[in-house]
Amino acid sequence: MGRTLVMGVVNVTPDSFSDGGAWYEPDAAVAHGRELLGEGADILDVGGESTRPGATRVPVEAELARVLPVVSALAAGGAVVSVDTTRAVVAEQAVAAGARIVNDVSGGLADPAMADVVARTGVAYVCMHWRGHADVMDDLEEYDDVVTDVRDELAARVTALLAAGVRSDQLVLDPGLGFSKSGASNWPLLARLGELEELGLPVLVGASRKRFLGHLLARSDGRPVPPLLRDDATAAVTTLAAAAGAWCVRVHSVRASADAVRVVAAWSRAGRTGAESGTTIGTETGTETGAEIDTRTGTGTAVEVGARPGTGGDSTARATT
Ligand code: PMM
Repeated sequence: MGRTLVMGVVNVTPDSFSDGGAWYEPDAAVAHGRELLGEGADILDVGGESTRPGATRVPVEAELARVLPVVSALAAGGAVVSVDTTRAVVAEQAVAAGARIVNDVSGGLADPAMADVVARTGVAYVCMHWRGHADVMDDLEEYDDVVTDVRDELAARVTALLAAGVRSDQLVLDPGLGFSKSGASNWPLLARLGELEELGLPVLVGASRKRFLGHLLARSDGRPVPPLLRDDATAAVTTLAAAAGAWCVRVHSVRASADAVRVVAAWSRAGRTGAESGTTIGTETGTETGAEIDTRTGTGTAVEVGARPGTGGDSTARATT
């Protein structure tokens, strides 16, 4: 019996919109990653380039210097690590350093060499909907119907990735909330998540602390609430996304979302079987780090990117949609 996985964000950047560079130093980033594991994260997503709206690109050497030590330290400690990058060279070196997932917010569009790296390494690949880098993305927001357009553009990326030799069981899709989407257009993407799931691949949702939540919660003066006050709303999105069948949620503050996905799993299990709630599933202790990440959708074959020897069957978090 599966549940939605929780990916904790480890931004090794001085300028992230959501946490403002609090874990920019490698040691602090590693310590933060370990803290998120303790709160119940199944995956740690390490990124060295801010995708904050308007952000300019960091040189590739700087991105490598930021992410590699953090990826190696966390992976060596047994964590399932994903690298948040749009660059093939960063993806390849991060995988060599122990990353088991490449999380590419450009879905392979930013770097034509990315598909080949993913095909050769065989790692899981999060293919996010994207129309342009952070400095231009807010100008690329025209949609006829945002859900249909995002789904069709993702389907085109899947076709291109498969043609480049990537296996379908490596793929996870992501609607790219906040990327070339202003406030209102994010809600249909969440409310109609099932239309993305119809593509037959697992879906990851990254709503955490995003602008559309800040605007939703705006106080009487109309100003959006700041990112650090958006965690309760993020947990509410986690609950609904998990109930809608999301494979994974990507969040900055892990504990509430880790609790929420377990509530949803118990709720839906009880609805299906009549079993009592409280049955142990998955990574219930919140302290182990040996999650087995399975991108199987029920129709495809499983890709296992996270199994670690010696963690034992009881500590397996296997999420299928
Ligand atoms: N959002 C951000 C960064 N990486 N990756 C995926 N797959 N999905 C997202 O929605 C996503 C992402 C931006 O948020 P951050 O700068 O706070 O990490």
